[in-house]
Amino acid sequence: MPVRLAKPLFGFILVFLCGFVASANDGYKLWLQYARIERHEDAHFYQSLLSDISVIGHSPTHEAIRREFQLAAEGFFRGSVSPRFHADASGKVCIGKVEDLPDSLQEALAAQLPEIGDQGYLIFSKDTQVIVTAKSDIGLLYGSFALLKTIQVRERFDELVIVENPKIQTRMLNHWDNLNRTVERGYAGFSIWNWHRLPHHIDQQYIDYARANASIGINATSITNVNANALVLTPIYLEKAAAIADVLRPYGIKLYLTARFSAPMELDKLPTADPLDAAVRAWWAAKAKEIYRYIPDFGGFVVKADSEGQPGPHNYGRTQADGANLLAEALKPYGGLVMWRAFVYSENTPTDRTKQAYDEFKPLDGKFLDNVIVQVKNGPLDFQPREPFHPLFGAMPNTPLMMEFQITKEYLGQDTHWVNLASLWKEVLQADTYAKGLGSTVSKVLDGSLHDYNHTAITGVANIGTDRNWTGHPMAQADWYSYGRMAWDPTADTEKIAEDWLKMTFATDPAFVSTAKNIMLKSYPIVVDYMTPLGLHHIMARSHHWGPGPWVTGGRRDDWTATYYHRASQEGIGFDRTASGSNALEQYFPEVRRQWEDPEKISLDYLLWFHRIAWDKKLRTGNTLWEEMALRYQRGVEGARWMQSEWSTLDGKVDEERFSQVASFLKIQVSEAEWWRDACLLYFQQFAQQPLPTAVERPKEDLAYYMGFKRFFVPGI
Ligand code: GCW
Repeated sequence: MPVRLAKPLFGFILVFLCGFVASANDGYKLWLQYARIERHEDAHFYQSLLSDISVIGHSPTHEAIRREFQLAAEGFFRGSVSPRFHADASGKVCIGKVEDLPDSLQEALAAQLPEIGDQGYLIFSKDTQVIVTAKSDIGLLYGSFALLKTIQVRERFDELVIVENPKIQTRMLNHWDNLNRTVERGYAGFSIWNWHRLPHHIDQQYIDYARANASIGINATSITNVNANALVLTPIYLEKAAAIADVLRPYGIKLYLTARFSAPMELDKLPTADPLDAAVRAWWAAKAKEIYRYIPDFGGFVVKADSEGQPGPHNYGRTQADGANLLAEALKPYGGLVMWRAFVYSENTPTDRTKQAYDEFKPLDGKFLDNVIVQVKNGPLDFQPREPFHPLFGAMPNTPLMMEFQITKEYLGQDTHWVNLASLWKEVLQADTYAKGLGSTVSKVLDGSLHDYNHTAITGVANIGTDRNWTGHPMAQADWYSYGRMAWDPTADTEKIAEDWLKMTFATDPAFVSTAKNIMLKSYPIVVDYMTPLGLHHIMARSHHWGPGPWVTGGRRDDWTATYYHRASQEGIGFDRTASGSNALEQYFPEVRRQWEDPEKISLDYLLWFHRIAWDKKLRTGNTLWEEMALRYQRGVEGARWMQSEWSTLDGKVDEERFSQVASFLKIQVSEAEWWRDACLLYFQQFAQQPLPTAVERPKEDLAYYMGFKRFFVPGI
């Protein structure tokens, strides 16, 4: 019999449930939460500021700015304040391009104005007014987001003078999204691009995507997989892509597509795709013209060629420059760019895979047309948990190079491990190539200052999908956010980025921020310890890459196996990349070489990347190699447990929904850390033939169990 509730009790339950639901947070709003400003937090000051706003001008970007302030005010004050917008400069917040500001303001800002670049902005507080100005519409939008961020993180307003300019011109996302909406190496659901409903239905998520990206300065996106489908270049899909471009345009984001090298053959039955063939060149020229009819500000092509089965100029005995220039020539009349990936390697080339891109591209330096940028992954292999920087950085003074980072965590725990990628990127960006002596950092290659590049760009492989919170793991939103901030300024302070993100996304409570930030900043070395300590690499499971697989061997391609890379035997372990081995080290400048060629001196983080070491070799830590490896795996597991226990202290300090999702993912992380440790140590122990140090826990299962462990339907492939 159904139970009848007495009215007051029913009411109480309803109120309780509503309260509960209201405090839940599914994370959809990312770092643009605009969380309520509590009374004690200078609410009055913020209220008066945001109730009175001048936005001078009427472009779609100006409209976007108005909408953003409206949204922000709704969030901050829960409807109690609704901004009044003025068209003149009288508002307490005054947003207008330099040329639109009254003369008196232009004079007052005269000292700062020359510092503002094309995409930059100035925020200036004068008397009781806050002025946001820029030379371009997009600069105004960036400045507006910066002002809103200042409020979100509750920074002080007095004497505000902020001049910001991006250090890299093109700050991009690469989606590895297929037209059927699966996402290669995507762990957060399906592709957000709903091709089937486009162009007629514009999902709100596209607009929120544009807002989120603009808020961190991302100004370019390539929406299709580099393992490309030529169909996207046909009218049916171009019309759909154009609809996306229309949404992104007011937010200053240019759309790019991936070009399949064999498209002329696949789409129009040309007998060849040879880059030097006149008919092929004419085909691409006509295709470019057609694309620009749909998307007048089309950004250009991202291309994966001659790699992992993708067609390319090699098929015709041509060089990578011939291939890139073919497309560059077609895009040139419209100002389009070609991002040509250097991730080129072949199982038929006997050389160490990590050397192949350099061998192929270095001799082509200066042979690319001036609208080509060569896109280089951060390391010479493939987004491993830790790699030395790619030797091409610093080695191509006459060809603009751009960075490709992977924001999605193909090799770093996929959707359930919490690891702050900003720490990894910082290591790479700050690495010194010594191309022009001390201080020739990778970030100076990217910002163009080292070689005076005519184009500068950076990209990150997106980690988002249809999951309600965009990224699967709530903490993986931080990677998207940090990527944007570091693309804007590769020297940005990662601690400050983490702090801003936590405050904007979760809570400004200092106790919460300091504990959560500490977890974030320590997470990266922890994950490296339990996956690939001491420079180990490519020891994950085959194909889907989830979990350990140091035993992976044989099959179609040696360079896709673990044994090719770790080379473990009873004598030792590691890939000799010194002069006595593959000599990959010769691709680096002498100062770098010197740091790494001596096994006694090299950072232990890179030891087995460059050296083959005997198991009982004593390292400078006092441990043998075997002991050190085992202890690092153990340290990683303990680190993951520490993350879990630190997070548990934050119960009640953030909304329950995200708190418990992170807590449950940390459970997975701890158990997978143990899995990595046990599987790898049992496997390597066969060669080391020594017992585990006493500080290392005994494995839960035997090696056969781990090697036979069945995994089904791992996402992302
Ligand atoms: O990391 C590897 C991935 C492939 C990917 C390739 C690439 C898009 O395993 O899934 O393909 O790199 O970067 O081209």
